[in-house]
Amino acid sequence: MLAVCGGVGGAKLAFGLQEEVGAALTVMVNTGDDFTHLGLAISPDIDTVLYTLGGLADPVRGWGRAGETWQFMTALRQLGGEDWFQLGDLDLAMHVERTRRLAGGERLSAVTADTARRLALAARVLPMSDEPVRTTVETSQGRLAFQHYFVRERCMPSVLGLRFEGAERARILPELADLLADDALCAVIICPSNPYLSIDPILALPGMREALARCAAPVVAVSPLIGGQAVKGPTAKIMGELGLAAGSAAIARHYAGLVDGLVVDTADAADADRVLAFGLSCMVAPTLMKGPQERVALARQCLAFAHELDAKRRAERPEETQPWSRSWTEQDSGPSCP
Ligand code: FO1
Repeated sequence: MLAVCGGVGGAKLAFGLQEEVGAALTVMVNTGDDFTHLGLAISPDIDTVLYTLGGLADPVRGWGRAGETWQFMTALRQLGGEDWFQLGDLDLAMHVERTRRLAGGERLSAVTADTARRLALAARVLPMSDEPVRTTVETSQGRLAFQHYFVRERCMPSVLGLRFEGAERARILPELADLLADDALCAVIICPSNPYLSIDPILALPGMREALARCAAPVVAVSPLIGGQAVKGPTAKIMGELGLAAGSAAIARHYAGLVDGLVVDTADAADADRVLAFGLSCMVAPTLMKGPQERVALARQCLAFAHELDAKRRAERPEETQPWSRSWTEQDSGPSCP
């Protein structure tokens, strides 16, 4: 099965999915946030996913490593270096090694897959593309590279629009295009990442929307909002700045035509009818993931929802679904997803 993921919030659900299906999980990660900083190739969302799935992530920040020390930053500051982007001493090893391997001609996907193996992850973690895509933010203070907007300016400038530079020339990673075209794919889960900042760069790749719409598996998205607010990060603020009312209806409208179902939090249960009005099925579930148990519980709910949508589609369109070779293991607790 395939999880589509940005950084912190999305990675938590990817962790739960990995607990549930292990090596059957592939995570497609946003690279729009990637940038070169201090000469280093930084891929923040990939690293957040790798650290989270490897049980190495800092539990409070959500990004970077647990037990981190900051001597490099202290020394850099003393020398008058750029210190707005925090690179911990342990985390630094990731960026130095990735930079070395990319400079040696390796593909980002190969470096990422090998790093996942070295960190003993069960899941396969892959960037959305090996070609660079860079998110830039049109703001009240002019155009800003993503990390300048997000970290340096702390998301303070108003967002007027978003661009995904290079997306039109980038190709979906071939391994991911193959997976999306595979009849055995049993579910696609769009994790509760920011739809505008973290998922849209993935959807901007040529052919990605079509591949998702055509894929044999049910596609389920999880709303990143709880009671109209993001758990962390600027989703609700950006929605307001883009003229959208922060709530499940706007998320449903955003994903309409692309996903079969939307999971909304129990705090937003009253929005279910508005989600259905966009032609999506809706599941109400607790989406706040404070700890590992909640991550696994939400993963189970998402898989059960996908299973239900699959059964519904098979019943409604038997002629389309008959050739599918994928199989859910019918268990009361939900599907075991190959
Ligand atoms: N986020 C911050 O808010 N401040 C930082 O200094 C920062 C450093 C950082 C270093 C490595 C890394 O992998 C992630 C880092 N992040 C930091 C997180 C990152 O900027 C964002 O969470 C994502 O790009 C948005 O998904």
